[in-house]
Amino acid sequence: RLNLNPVDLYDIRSMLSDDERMVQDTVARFTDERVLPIIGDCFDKGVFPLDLIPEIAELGLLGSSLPSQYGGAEMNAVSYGLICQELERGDSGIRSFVSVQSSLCMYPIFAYGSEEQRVRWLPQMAQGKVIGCFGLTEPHGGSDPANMKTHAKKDGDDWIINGAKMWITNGGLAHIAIVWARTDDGIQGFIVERGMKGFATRDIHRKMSLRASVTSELFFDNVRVPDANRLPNVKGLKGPLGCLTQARYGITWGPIGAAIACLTEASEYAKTRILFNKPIGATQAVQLKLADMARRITLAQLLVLQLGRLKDAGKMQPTQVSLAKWNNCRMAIDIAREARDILGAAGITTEFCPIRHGLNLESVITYEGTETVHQLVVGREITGINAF
Ligand code: TGC
Ligand code: FAD
Repeated sequence: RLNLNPVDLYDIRSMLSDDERMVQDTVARFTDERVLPIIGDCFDKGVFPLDLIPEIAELGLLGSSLPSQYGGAEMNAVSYGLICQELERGDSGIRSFVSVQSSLCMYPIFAYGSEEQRVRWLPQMAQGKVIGCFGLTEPHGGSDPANMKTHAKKDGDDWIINGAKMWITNGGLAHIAIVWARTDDGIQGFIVERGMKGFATRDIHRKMSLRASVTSELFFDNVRVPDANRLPNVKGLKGPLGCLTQARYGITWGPIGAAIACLTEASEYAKTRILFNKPIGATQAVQLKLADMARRITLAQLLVLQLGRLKDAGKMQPTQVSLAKWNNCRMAIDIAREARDILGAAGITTEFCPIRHGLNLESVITYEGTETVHQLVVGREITGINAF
C-alpha cells in the first residue's frame, strides 16, 4: 500500500505535464518563501505587499497566457490555474492582484484592444510597471451590470465619461482603469489613465475580508478620454462578461489552494493537540471532518483539471465555469470554517491561516458573480428558463 499525499489523494499531479509541474513548483516556492512569512502581518495591518510585484512579474505571472510579443509567458490554461491555486494557498489577496492584472486588464486589451493599445500597455503590464484595475460594478448593484449608469458621450474625437464604480480591486494602486460605460452604441470599454482630469479613486477601509488587497471606489466627473483609449473591438455586455469568464476560470482553481492550506494546518494541529489523553486527531469526530475536507478538495481538483483541459482545447463554456466557481468557493469556505473549529480558540487569531482564508473567501464567493448568480446560470442551462 502506498502512502498517499493528503492534499492530492488522487495523484492529480501525475496528470500534469512537466511544464505544468514546473510552474506549480515555482509558484509554490514563491508562496512558501515570500508570501507566507509576511501575509498574516499584511492582513492584520490591512496592507497589500507592494514589494512583491516585481517578483511576481519576474516569475511571468502577469499575463501568463499572452503571447511573448506582448510580454506574456505563453503558458496554457492549466498552468494559469496552478498559478492561481498556489498563490491563493498564500492569500486570496495575492491571487486577486494577479487575476485582475492578467484576466481583467491585460486580457481585454489583448482581446478587444487595437494593436497600438497592445504594444503601448501590455509589455509594461507584464513587467508590473503599469498596474490596472477593472471597473464594472457600480454602487447600486453588481449582479446586474446590464443596468449600469456610468456613461460615455462622444464629443468630437473624445469621449466624456461620468459615473462611479465601487469595490474595485487594485483601484488605488492602478495606473490605468479598464472602465465599462454605457454609450449610444451599447456598453463599451475605455482605458482611463490616472491623472486624467476628473478621474479620482478612494480606497475602501474597515474591510474584514481581503485585507491584504486594495479595494477602491472610482469616480468619473466629466473625464475626457481620447477615442484612441476606447477598446475598439467589442460592444455590448459580452465585452466585460468575456473578461469575467477568464478571471472566473482562475478563481475556480484559487480556492483549492486556500482549502489545502486550511486542511494542512488543521490536520497538523489535530495530531498534536492532546485532550482526554489522546490527540484530537484520534477522535472519530475530527477524522470525519478532515476526511470530508479531503473528499471535497479531491472533487474540486478533478473538476478544475478537466475545466482547464477544456479551456486549452478551446471548448470551455461559461456555464461550466459557473458550476466550478460555485462548487469550489463553497467547498473552500466550508473547509476554512471547519478548520477554524478544529483549532479551537487558537483558530480565531491570524497566527493560523483558516480564519484569514475564511474571511477572504467571503469576498471570493461574492465577487466575479455571487454564488446565487452562478447557481442561476446553471439552472438556466438545465431548464432553458432565465430566473434572474
Ligand atoms: P445576457 O444579456 O444574456 O448576455 C449578454 C451577452 O454576453 C454574452 N455572455 C457571455 N460572454 C462571455 N462570457 C460569459 N460568461 C457570458 N455570459 C453572457 C452573451 O452571449 C450575450 O452576447 P450577445 O452577443 O448575445 O450580446 O447576459 P446574461 O443574462 O448571461 O447575464 C446575466 C448575469 C447575471 C449572468 C450577468 O450579468 C453576470 O454575470 N452578473 C454578475 C456580474 C459579475 O460577476 N460582476 C463581477 C465584477 S468584476 C469582479 O468582481 C472582480 S473581483 C476580481 C478579484 O479581485 O479577483
Ligand atoms: P448585489 O448584486 O446587490 O447582490 C446582493 C444579493 O442579492 C446577493 O446575495 C446576490 O446573490 C443576490 N441576488 C442578486 N440578484 C439576484 C437574483 N436575481 N435572484 C436571487 N438573488 C439575487 N467589481 C468590479 O467590477 N471590479 C473589481 O475589481 C471588483 N473587486 C471586488 C473586490 C472585493 C473585495 C469585493 C467584495 C467585490 C469586488 N467587486 C469588483 C464587486 C463584485 O463583483 C460584486 O460585489 C458582486 O458582483 C455582487 O454585487 P453586489 O455586491 O452589488 O451585490
